[in-house]
Amino acid sequence: MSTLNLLIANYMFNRLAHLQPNIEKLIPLIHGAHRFLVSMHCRPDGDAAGSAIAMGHILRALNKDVTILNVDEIPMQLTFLNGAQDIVHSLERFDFDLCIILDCATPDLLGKKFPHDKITCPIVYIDHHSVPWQDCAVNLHDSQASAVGEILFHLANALNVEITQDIAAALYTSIITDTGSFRYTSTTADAMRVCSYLLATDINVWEICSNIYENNPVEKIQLLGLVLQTLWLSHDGKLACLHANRQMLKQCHCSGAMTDGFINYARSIAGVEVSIFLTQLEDNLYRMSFRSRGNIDVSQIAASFGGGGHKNAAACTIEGSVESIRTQVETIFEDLL
Ligand SMILES: [Mn+2]
Repeated sequence: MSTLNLLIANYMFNRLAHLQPNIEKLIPLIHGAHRFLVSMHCRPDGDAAGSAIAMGHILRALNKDVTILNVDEIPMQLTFLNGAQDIVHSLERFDFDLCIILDCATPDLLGKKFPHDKITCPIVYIDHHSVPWQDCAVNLHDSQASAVGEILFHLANALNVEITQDIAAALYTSIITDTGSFRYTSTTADAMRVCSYLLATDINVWEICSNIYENNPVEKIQLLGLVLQTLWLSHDGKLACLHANRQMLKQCHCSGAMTDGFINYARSIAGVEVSIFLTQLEDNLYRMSFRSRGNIDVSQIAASFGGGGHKNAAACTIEGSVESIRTQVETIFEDLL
C-alpha cells in the first residue's frame, strides 16, 4: 500500500460506511473476472467520461482486459484525459466476464445503439442518481455522492490500486464537472476530502480546468450567439427556455453535443427557478434538459417523460415542435412555480 493509500485509509469519510457493504461484494467479482466492459450514459459529460476513464485505469492496474464503450463521441473538451482515446463506439466481440455501468440513471440512457441484447455477463452499476437500478450483480449506489468519480475513489482504495495522476485527473474531472466547480449542493465535505487526496498526486488543476472550460471552438460560441436569441420566459420570469434547432447547428457547423452547458445561461438569469434547453434531434423530436435551483425536483418531471437525472439537473426526449413542447412544460409548471 502506498503512503497516500495509507493516509486515505486512516481518514474518515462520511459516506464510506454506506458504500462499504457493496464495495465488499464487488471486490471478489472484480478479482474473479478478466475481460471487462465499462460503459456510461450516452452523450457523456465530465462525470460519465471521467469515471469511465478512471475505471479503465483502475482495472488495468489490476492487469484486467478493459473495453470502454460509449455509443457517442467523447466531447472535445474531455479528450485531454489520458485514456479518452481508447474509448470505442461499437463492439466487435461480446465475451465479457463483467460489465460495469457508470453514471447512468436508466438503461435507455446507454443510448439506442448500446448492444443490450448481446451483453450476457453479470452487470454492476455504480451510480449516484436518485433511482437505483434493480436486477444486477452489485449496485454500488450512493445518491449523496457528488459524482461517480467520488465513489470510484473509494473503490480504488478498497482494491489497493494506487491513485496515479491519470486516475486522479479523471476523478477530479468527474467531481468538478458534476459539482459545477464546487458550486452545486452536491459539493460535500467528502467530495472536498476526496479532491484533496487527488491534488496530493500533483495533478495540474489549471491545466484540467482550462481544458474543460476554456477550450471552446469558435463555432460553439457562434452557436451560443444564436441560441441566446431564442430565450423564452414564462411564469413571471421563473421559467426560462432556450433551444437549438438543426438549422442553427448546421449554420454553425456544430453537433448537438456542442450545446452542452448552454442551459446554464438560462438558469443564470435573476429570478429564473427552472431552465429548459431543447436540442432538436429529428424533425419532431427534441432532447429536453432541465436545470432548477432550490427545491423544484426536475428529475420527477423528466421521469414523467421517460427520462431521469437528479433533483436539480435532468433530461429526457420529447416529441413535438418547440412551441408545443413549451406549452406542455408551461402547464406542468403551473402548480410548481
Ligand atoms: Mn454524474
